Amino acid sequence: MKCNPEYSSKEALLSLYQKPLLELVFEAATIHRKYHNSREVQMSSLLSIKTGGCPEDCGYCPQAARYHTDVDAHKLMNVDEVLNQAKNAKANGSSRLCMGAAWREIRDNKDFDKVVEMVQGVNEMGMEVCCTLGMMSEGQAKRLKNAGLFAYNHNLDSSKEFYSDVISTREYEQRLDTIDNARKAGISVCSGGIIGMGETEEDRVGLLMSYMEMENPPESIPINALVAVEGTPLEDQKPIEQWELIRMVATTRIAFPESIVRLSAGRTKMSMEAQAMCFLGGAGSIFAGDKLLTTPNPEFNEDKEMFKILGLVAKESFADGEQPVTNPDPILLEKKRLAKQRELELEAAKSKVQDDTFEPRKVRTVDSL
Ligand code: SAM
Ligand code: DTB
Ligand code: SF4
Repeated sequence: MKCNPEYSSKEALLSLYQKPLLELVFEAATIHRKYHNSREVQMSSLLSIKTGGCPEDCGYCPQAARYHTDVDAHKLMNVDEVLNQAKNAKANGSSRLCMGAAWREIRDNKDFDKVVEMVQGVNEMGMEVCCTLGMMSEGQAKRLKNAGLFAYNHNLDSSKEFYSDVISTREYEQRLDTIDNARKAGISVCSGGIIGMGETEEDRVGLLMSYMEMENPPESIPINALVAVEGTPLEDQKPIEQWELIRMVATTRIAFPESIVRLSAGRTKMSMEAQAMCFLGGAGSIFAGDKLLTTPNPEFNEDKEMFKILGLVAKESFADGEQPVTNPDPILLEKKRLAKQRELELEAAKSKVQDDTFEPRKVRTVDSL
């Protein structure tokens, strides 16, 4: 049961969201136990492979170039650096790596070639690889899939109605198109939203309705609480109450019984008790490591302690889907072939010049004088 038919209308979903909290969590916990191993929580790591300087105007985002935040822009990381970070994350118990780039969209250039190599390398380490790189065409999705990409994260962020209050440089429909392109390439979809941006409860439910309307709802639904960053238009947003996040997690759990509900940004402001309610109410994953993309997150050790106290175990990679195969990338292969060919031609040209240069000089003999 991908979508719960009992809650397929906006009215039914809103009344679910507004249920007495403990009733809601109990219902969510019951569904969670039916479809998932409730002791398992996946630890995923986030890595900002390209930071800041983004041309978009997402009102919540510290990486938008137009806002004056403390984020230092950084060009795309090297493949080796990324593989090292992935190794550390794996050693700390993460079974999934989500690589994020502050791009409006993927461009077919050298940077994308590097991302393809990163995906190949991390998949070959046995971790689930997720990317969030902005808008993506079907061809780009296929290339990433061929490299071994497991999931693509692209959030709708809020309801269709509230979306335009927060973002103007990209349409809701364009986000739906990217999600569709990931689907067409056979990539697992990770898409969710943020609460605490000034939206109403109807907007929160509206976000979930957008997923209800899909033929195939996302396999993963991340629920973020806004991290209000100084310098962004949403810097003064009042922090949400912890129970609001619990409500959103539980409602999402019930509405999409098979999906993984990912408790994402905002945990530094949550008590362990509130996080425990989220796990009870169906959260199946957290981001681990002291940094999200640019903002703080609880330390690995703090989360390990929490897992111990709550009796949770870190979920292994590929428990929810087979590991994709990493195939050679035809574009990289062709580029390498051309580079090799150029190198050989250059060498041949050089030795020809040398041959000409070192042709024995005609020595004037006594006879020729
Ligand atoms: N640039 C790409 C894009 O927007 O698709 C990928 C990176 S973007 C930072 C990924 C997601 O992070 C956003 O869609 C948003 O849901 C979330 N996010 C960004 N800033 C946030 C904040 N301050 N608080 C909570 N979530 C945030
Ligand atoms: C998602 O839904 N949340 C993550 C991940 N997908 C890419 C990102 C949260 C970012 C929080 C703000 C920051 O650290 O820059
Ligand atoms: Fe750019 Fe993504 Fe941030 Fe929007 S959320 S400003 S697209 S990095």
